[in-house]
Amino acid sequence: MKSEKLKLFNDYNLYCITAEALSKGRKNIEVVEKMLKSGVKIIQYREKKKTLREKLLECEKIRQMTLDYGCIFIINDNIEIAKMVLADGVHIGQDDYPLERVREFLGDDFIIGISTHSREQLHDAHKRGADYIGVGPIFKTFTKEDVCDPVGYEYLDIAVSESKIPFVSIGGIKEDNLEEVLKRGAKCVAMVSEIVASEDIEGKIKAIMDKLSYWRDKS
Ligand code: 3NM
Repeated sequence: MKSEKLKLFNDYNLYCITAEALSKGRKNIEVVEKMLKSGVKIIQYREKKKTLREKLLECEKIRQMTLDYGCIFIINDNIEIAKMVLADGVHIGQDDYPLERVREFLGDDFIIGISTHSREQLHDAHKRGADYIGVGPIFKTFTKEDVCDPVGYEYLDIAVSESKIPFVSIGGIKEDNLEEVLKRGAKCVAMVSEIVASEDIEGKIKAIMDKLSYWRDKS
């Protein structure tokens, strides 16, 4: 059920995102396997460089792997592939298809998340029926091309007080600054480079999850 899945977005979870170009020679599948073995509960497939065919084949494999581990599988941008592999959801940007059309295409059972960078976009996402929003970039990031300047804590604080749907903080979040973000009220954090570029992905995820568990217990 979608509502059960969405609870994970409000429960001190790590949202891991793939990026093969940053993965130090490791393939997406290998990285995803490490994420799953480490207990990650939300994974997004984000891949800008491959052909549609390559992406579809990879997503088919990851769909099966995530089902085996009971992990939510979100696909970035590619709503057609999300439908073809029966992912749990999609994540779209402000310049992708309008959210209403994505909803029509995928149906109510799909999770739809959208990146937001301002209060206006947050309220717009609510109105359009998003299930969750991305809030960022909190800090400077080199992972996403054409990303706006960091929104910092100013927009994070707005999301904490005004978002009626779960939100995922993203952009430049690392093991070292994670607690700053949690202290301000974030409950789900997305990381790309901190995880995929780590020499020891399992160890990195464990250290991050330990911090998240501490905050979950404290809340
Ligand atoms: N979306 P890293 S920032 C994919 O602000 C993405 O919407 C962002 O990568 C947004 O954890 C970002 O390596 C990149 O900084 C995050």
